[in-house]
Amino acid sequence: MKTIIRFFALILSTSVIFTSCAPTGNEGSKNGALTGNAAEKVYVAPGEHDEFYAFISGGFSGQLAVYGLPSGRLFKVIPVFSVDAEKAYGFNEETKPMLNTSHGFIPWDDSHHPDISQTAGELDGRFVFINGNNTPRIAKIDLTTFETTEIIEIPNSAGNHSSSFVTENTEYVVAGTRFSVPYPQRDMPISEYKGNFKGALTFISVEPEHGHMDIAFQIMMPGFNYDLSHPGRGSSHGWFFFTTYNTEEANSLLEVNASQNDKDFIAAINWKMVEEYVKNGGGTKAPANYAHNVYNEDTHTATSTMKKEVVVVDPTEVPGAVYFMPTPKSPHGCDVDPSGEYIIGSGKLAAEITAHSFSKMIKAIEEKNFDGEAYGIPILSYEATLAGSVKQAGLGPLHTEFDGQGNAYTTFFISSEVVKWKLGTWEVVDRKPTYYSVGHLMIPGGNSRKPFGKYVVAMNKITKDRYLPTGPEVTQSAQLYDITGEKMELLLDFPTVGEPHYAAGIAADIVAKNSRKIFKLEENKHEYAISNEGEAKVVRNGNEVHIYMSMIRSHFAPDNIEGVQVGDKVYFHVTNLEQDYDVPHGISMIGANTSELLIMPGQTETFVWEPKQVGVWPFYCTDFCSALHQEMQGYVRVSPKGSSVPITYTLDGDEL
Ligand code: RUQ
Ligand code: CUA
Repeated sequence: MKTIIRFFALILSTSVIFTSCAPTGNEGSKNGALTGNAAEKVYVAPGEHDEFYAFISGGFSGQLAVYGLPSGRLFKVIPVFSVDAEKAYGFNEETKPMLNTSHGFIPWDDSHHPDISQTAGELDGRFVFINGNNTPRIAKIDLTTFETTEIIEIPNSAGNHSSSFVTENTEYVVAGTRFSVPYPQRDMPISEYKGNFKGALTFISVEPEHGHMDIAFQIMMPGFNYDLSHPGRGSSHGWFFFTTYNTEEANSLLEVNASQNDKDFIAAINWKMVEEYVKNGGGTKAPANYAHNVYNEDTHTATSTMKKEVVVVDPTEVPGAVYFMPTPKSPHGCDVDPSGEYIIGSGKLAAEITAHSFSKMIKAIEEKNFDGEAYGIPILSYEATLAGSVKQAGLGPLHTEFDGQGNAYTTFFISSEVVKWKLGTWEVVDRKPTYYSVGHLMIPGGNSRKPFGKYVVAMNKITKDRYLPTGPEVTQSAQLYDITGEKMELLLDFPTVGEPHYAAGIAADIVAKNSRKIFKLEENKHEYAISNEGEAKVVRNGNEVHIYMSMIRSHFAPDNIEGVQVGDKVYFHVTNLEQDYDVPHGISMIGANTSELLIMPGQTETFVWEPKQVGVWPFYCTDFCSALHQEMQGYVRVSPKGSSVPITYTLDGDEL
């Protein structure tokens, strides 16, 4: 048995080489993928706009990138879990609290699965949520500003991977733990994993008006690995589904030891029932320690609050709320079709795709058609919930999306292809190679009741020869296919930022009309904001120096500052007085061990400079803002510690 699995693992790790060196099919030749009018289909003429936004995760970059479809053009990288020197995220004083956690300031994470907020099962374009895997967190990005405005840490979790997917009215954004851990965390032998570790599935409520997040409850599941999840919708609204692997509960050499069971599970959670249970006082208020970080758009400042309690639910105490559906071979993707009837599990080591039926699941529950239990949770009979399976579709199925016309599209990592098949008849209709080793795929609106079934984007793990070489690391990449016809058509390759895992796409007109142009100066409630140059000043407070500075084309006020000393902590609080769309200014200071600031019209940001050397040191605007951008500069005079040079500064050329 072991040797077979080892052999399979070898295929898993080496097949990439076969497929990448010898692409299958006649579309494999370098430029031969395109039929006649592919170029026309992706061409967005200069000055024209794309039809869709695509939010593609950065994986190990920790960020979320915004592209246009069909052009594949990159518009913005939104900093989320990682510091970003371009936008000062995590470097300026205002956003540092966003990266606070129970482990302190964590400037990096691994972001995988963005999901757009929904109303009545359709994308509403208000927010994008995305998970941080490594130090478990869920972030919310506001789609009026395209900025991260909230991050909540997930306690009792590790490798926050089956996240962050929303229910159909964004009642909850859901996070599930990939690694089970001791609960509560404690010093214990790893070998005692089995039966002692727990897997937390966390339901974070999203307040309807402002989207404020709060952990509503955590369901403490057996110590499996909870890999991916998707919400029920339509008929199955009120349920949530999670794939599991390592139901063996192995703690070492998982590639062998977690591949023993012929079937793992999809966990079906009736969250409405658990919600009711908690509302009626069920669950335990358990001590916890996790950060809740909120960016306030009026003060342009984030605050971090440590929360000390979380409601924990033991699933065996809510009978009828949690079931296991056996699913072959360490399933990865867990996808629900637009009607909510089919729950698709993709066994990474299986040759087929398994579809469960929601209505059959309900029937099996009613008839108590069980096949034993695991830790007190009923296991439904495999045959009873099985709707069908797609046979011999490819090797290594991972993820499935839907076009809303009865078709599903599944990625196959090992055989490097996207396979189109029919819901209900389970027949394969078409297959197209990907270049190479595709992971996730995305159809705009694919995780909703109403997909925009026009394109599918395949996100690939390996690129090899598809682009100009750039040393040992070549760009990660996505590919765009037209899916309006019976057969898919490859239209475009485009490079991506970081490693794209999942993505979320939406019709541009839903989002674009709400996009913010400026921040109104009169609404700026930042503690150190000024509303005109006359209010600019420099204030010493012990060894702290606070500079209330403004910027407008093409000067700073003040622009000459004297009286600063070595050993001071100099705070530059800088307000951009512009009230015009698309006129940010930047500021940087020689020797400051932080990033530049890039400040939007009407916004205030702060950086700290601790001068180490006596002298006269310049600062300047970093964003080419006008014909006189190069003139946008100033000086700070730094005197020795204890010097008698008083604080003075120039405004409008006059010394104050
Ligand atoms: S997971 S393929 Cu987070 Cu499939 Cu990336
Ligand atoms: Cu302001 Cu350049």
